[in-house]
Amino acid sequence: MSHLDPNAIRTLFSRAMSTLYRDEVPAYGTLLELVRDVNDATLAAHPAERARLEELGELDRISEERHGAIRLGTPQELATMRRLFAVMGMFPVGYYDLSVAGVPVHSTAFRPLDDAALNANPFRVFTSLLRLDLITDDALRAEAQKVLEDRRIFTEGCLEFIARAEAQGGLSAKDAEAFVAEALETFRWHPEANVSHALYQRLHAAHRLVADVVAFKGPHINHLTPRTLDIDEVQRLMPERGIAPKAVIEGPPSRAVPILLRQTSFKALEEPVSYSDGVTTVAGSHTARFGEIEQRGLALTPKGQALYDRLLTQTREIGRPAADGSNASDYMETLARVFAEFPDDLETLRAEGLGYFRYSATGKAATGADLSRDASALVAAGVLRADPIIYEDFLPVSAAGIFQSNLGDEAAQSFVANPNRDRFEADLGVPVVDLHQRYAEAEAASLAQARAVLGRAHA
Ligand code: OOG
Ligand code: NI
Repeated sequence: MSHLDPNAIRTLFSRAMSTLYRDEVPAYGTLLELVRDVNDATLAAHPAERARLEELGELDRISEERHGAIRLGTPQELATMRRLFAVMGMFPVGYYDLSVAGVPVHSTAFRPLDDAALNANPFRVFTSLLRLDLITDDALRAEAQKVLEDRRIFTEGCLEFIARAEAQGGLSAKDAEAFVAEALETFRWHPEANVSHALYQRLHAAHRLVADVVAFKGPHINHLTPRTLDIDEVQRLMPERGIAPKAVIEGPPSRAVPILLRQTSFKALEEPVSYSDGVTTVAGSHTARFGEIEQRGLALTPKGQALYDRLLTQTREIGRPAADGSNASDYMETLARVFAEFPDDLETLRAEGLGYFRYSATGKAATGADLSRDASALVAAGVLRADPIIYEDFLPVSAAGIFQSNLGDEAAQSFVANPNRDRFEADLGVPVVDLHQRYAEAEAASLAQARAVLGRAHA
C-alpha cells in the first residue's frame, strides 16, 4: 500500500487548523484578510520581489499559516505530541527556556527539517510544557498535577492512527484524512472548563498560564501565524480593522536586509467559559487566544546571534516596552538606533560570518586556479552566488513578549532563570535537534555541491 507523503499530511493539517481557528476566533479571519491585502499591495509595489517569489514557487501560498502554538501539561502529553507530529514530518528543533522571562514553561518547535520539506509546507508548532516545579504553593501544585494526570487530550482514534503510522511507516491517503480529523480534536477550544471556578481562580492567581493549561480539557491552539511581507504596515493597520495590536513588534528592527524573525500579534480575546465543581456551574471568562503575524529573514551564525543578543540586551537595558504601549515609539527608536551597529548589507553580513548562505554556481566558467579559492573569492569572481538562508526557528525573548502580551497587562511575574533541557528531553523522549547545526550543514552542503558543479564544468 502506498503512503501519503508526510508533507501532504502536514498541509491537510495546517489547512484544517486554519479553518477551525477562523471559525472559532473571527478576529483571526479579519487579521488574515488584512495580511492578504497588505501582501497584495506590497507585491504590486515591488515587481522584482514578486518575480523572485514566483520563481521560488512561493507566490500562491504567500499568506498561508506558518506556525501555531500550544501549551501542554504533562510529560506524557509531550511525548505523545512528538509522535503525533512525526506522522506529519515535524520534529522537535531547539530548546527555549522561558522561565527567565517570567513564563513557567520550556518549549521546542516541531517543524519540518530539510529544505524540500520546508518548501513543501513550512508549518511548525511552538510547543510549551508547563513547569509545575516553578509553582511554589505545594497544595496547589498537587491539585494541578492531579487534574492534568486525569485528563485525556488525544482521542482513541488519534492514538490508533499514530500507532498504525509507526508500525507501517506511514498512512494511506484515506487514513491520513481520518487521522487529521481525529488530531484536530486535540487542538479545539473547550468552553466548559475542567475545574471549578474556585480552583480556576487559585490557578490564575499563581500564574495566568497555569490556569490556561490546567483548567481546560485540552491544549487549545492559542494562535496561528501567517506570513506578512510588511509587518510594520500590518501593525499600523490593525486598529483600522478593529483589532488591537500588542504594543511593539518583537525581534530586530526594520532593516534593508531582514534578519531572524519579527513578530507581532493582536491581543487575546476574552471568551465565555463555564466552570463546574460537578454540582454547580458558574459562568466566567478566560483570555487566551489571539492571532499573530511573522516576517522572517537571514539565519544568523552563533557569531551573528551573539551580536543580536548583545544589541537586544543593550536596547532593553535602556527601556523595556511597557505592556500598555505608552513607550512603544521610544522603544522602537532605541531598537533602531542600537541596531545600527549590525551590518545591513548581504556582502558584509557574509564576509563577517554573521549569517548563513546558500551557494550556487552562476554559470560563469571558473578558471583552474579558481577551483582552490575560498567561497568569498569565488563570489567576488562572479562564479558563485550566495543567497541568504532563511531563519526557520524562534527567539526566546520574542516568544516571551508574545506570551506576556497575551497573558494580560498586569505585572509580569519573574522566576529565576532555570533552564532544564535534560528534563525536557527526557520528557520528550528524544533530544531536540540542534538549531545551528541544521543551517551550518545546509550551507556546507550547498557549497560542496556548487564546487562540484564548477569542477565538472571545468573538467
Ligand atoms: C507561544 C508564544 C511563542 C512565538 O511565535 O514566538 C510563539 C504561546 O503563547 O504559547 O508562538
Ligand atoms: Ni507564535
